[in-house]
Amino acid sequence: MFLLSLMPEQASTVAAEVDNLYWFIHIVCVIFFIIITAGTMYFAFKYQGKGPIQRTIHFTHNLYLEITWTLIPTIIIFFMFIWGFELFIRLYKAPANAMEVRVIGQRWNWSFYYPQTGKQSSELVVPTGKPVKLIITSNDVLHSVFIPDFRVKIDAVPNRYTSLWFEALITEENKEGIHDMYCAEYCGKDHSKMYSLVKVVSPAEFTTWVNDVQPRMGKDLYTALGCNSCHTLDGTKPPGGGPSWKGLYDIETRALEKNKTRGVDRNYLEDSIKNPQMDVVPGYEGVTMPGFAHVKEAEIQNLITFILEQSERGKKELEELKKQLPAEEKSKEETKK
Ligand code: HEC
Ligand SMILES: [Cu+2]
Repeated sequence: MFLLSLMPEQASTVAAEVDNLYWFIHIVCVIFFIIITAGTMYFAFKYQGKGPIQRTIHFTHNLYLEITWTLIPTIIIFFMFIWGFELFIRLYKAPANAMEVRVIGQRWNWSFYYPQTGKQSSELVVPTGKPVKLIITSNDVLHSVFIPDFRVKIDAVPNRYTSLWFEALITEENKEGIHDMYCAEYCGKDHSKMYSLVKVVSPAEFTTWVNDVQPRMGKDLYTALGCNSCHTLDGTKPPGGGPSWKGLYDIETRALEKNKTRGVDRNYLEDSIKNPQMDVVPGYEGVTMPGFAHVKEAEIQNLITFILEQSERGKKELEELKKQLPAEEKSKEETKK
């Protein structure tokens, strides 16, 4: 118990095992250190020269003694090796049901990305009762992921992926489940500030958290969803593409195929994105725009806002929309003076 208190908390399933091996090696070393130094000193005093002429008896070797001091350490070291190797393999081979989290190190912070929902975070949030596999890389120089309470550590290397895994525990001493993660590889000026929080939460809390994803903005979606390969922002029309978004919203009424017309408003744009074949702009019969109905509602709305920003009428309409918000408190500006 006293020895345990010298180590950080044990907040992962392997932590106790790592500690046991660590203490075993440590204690064996201490015992042998004591035996060897005490023996050396004892014999040094016992056989120190007491007069000018003193000769030891002629002595070459002692077979039994030599076998003993070769065999015992060999057995102990093999024991350490097998124990350590077995644990090492388990530490680095993630279980098949592990949940992946992407970790990116950069001078001087960590970012975490959950590909399951697209959640991005500056803190590592993990559920209990589930193995978590970190897939780690770096955007610039060498860094190193180190979570002492979990007893895991591995380098973050640019242009390469490294990984480690753990299963976090909520412990009696730390019910909040808050732990530190450091960068353990000197990486420049603010290396000492390169740390993040690790939060261990219940599976239910985790599910709520990971699904609460901020929608991407229209400008990012424009390239992320590939709209830019067919729609330009400068009025030009790429071959095999669609109408430019520049000034699109300045058109108030769209003449469509089958002699239809539609007023250009947010609803028209929404239909055009989710279900492009519903209303086709004449002259584009040869090109089929893929439908984007699977895109999150909030992101469709952000795309529409981005299309509006490409035209004068759209910009005005967005200004008007902003006026619907309750008036901002003036106090902040005024109290400054
Ligand atoms: C493969 C090329 C292609 C891609 C990719 C594409 N579109 Fe289109 N888009 C078209 C074509 C062609 C039209 C015109 C024919 C039509 O109305 O379906 C069009 C029409 C539109 C219109 C109606 C334009 C108007 O002038 O009335 C909107 C809005 C639109 N696209 C939005 C998007 C968004 C948002 C994305 C990305 C999420 C996207 N498009 C991706 C080809 C594409
Ligand atoms: Cu670093």
